[in-house]
Amino acid sequence: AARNTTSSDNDLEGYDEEQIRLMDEVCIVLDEDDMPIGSASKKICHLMENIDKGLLHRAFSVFLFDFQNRLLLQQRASEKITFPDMWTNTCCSHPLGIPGETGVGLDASVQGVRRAAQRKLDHELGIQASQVPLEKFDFLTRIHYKSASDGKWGEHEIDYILFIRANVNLSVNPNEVQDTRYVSQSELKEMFEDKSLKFTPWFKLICQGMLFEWWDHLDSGLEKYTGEKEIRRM
Ligand code: DMA
Ligand code: MN
Repeated sequence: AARNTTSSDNDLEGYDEEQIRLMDEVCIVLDEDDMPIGSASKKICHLMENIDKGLLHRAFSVFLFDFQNRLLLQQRASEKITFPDMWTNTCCSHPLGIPGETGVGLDASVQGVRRAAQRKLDHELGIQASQVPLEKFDFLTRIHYKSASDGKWGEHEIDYILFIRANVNLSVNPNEVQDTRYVSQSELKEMFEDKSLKFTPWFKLICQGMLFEWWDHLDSGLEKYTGEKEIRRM
């Protein structure tokens, strides 16, 4: 899949060393039906030049709620190469092209994404795996979207939406996250009115789409919304 892609040595000049290192992670390259067709570095996958040629990869977005039905938000660190300083859902990242996180077929890929979610909740927010057991993640649906960050970088993903309710202890990694906040639905809507705050494009899309309806069903049960087979194109 990397045959038709490009990158150059100076793409990452001037960025944070740790974030540069993470650009070597191996992402899962997909066709439009979410079938893995290869792998490519995180750097290759997030260059607009390659995205414009159709390069697509697998991702996940975790929405973590406490038992008062408040959603945990994070503000991305200034060190992030894509979408720095923006407020977003609890945790996002990519399942890697490693055994355990890659899957073919929906059940196996959901399980791979759950493992990746557990790994990144620890890495970004210091949440221990025991507080977010794999079986507690509810898979809702997949969203196919494309979004530019700046001229050079962007996203083009099939994004697995995961919900989890848990009481967690945070120990935030400042290289990833500069702030966190639990919000009710009305507090989140107030944040959207505050023009000094910036939000990631995928979080805005999910909020405009389905988030509040799903959120309304945390207590009554999400069964009707989980395990959707169709990929939503946004
Ligand atoms: C990528 O998130 C995933 C989505 C859904 C946008 P990210 O940029 O936070 O990934 P990472 O934490 O691995 O840099
Ligand atoms: Mn991505």
